[in-house]
Amino acid sequence: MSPVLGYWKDRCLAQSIRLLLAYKGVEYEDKQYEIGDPPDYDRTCWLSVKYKLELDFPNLPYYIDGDVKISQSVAILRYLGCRYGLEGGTEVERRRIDVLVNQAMDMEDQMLDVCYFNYDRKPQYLKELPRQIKQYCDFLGDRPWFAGETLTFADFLIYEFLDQHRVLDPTCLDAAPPLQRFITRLEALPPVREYMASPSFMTAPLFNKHSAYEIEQRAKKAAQKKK
Ligand SMILES: N[C@@H](CCC(=O)N[C@@H](CS)C(=O)NCC(=O)O)C(=O)O
Repeated sequence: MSPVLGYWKDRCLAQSIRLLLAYKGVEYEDKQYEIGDPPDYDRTCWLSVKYKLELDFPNLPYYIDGDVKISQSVAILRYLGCRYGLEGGTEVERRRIDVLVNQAMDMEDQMLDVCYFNYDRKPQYLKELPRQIKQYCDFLGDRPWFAGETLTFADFLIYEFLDQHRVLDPTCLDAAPPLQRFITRLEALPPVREYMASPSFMTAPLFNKHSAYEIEQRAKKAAQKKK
């Protein structure tokens, strides 16, 4: 049976996993749970199966590959990295991956908090973004990939992380040519390029329907329609 990746019908924490799986040409089921419409945002489609999947810590995303049943997005990426030779070739590379992934997930948590629950803090978050982006830029330096010479699972995580920030603020990488080159390099990998051109590639929504960000997006679309 093909592995199953379960997540909401949006990008958020699953898109980097989808990208890695596409890069490796893994056949899998991209199981997307769709939250109900406002005002209820019914989550029954997920909650009705949440505790039946034999996950130690039931959550989304999850990945089921035979006897392997895991949640936690980074654990899934790391599992896939080890399974498909994208875990870093040296001690130094693996150390860089650890630091980077933990750092990026801290920031992702902040970004999600803003985009879901504290949207009034978005201007402040974006104001502080250049300082944060510079740190990723300096960390990459002139290496081709974030760990060093080898492409690793961390690159898929950081690619998606940067791209989500680009959606929030299209100018945020303007002062970071190394990060722009990294993005171009990853997008040019043939399986990634093919995946991005395919109908199964999701560009939106970034987040779930009940997030403040997506509520704003829908309001903007509705206002444009009225014009
Ligand atoms: N640290 C977890 C966070 C998982 C999480 O918060 N998942 C959210 C979507 S972003 C969810 O709706 N989970 C389903 C649930 O809580 O039942 C990870 O990285 O996977």
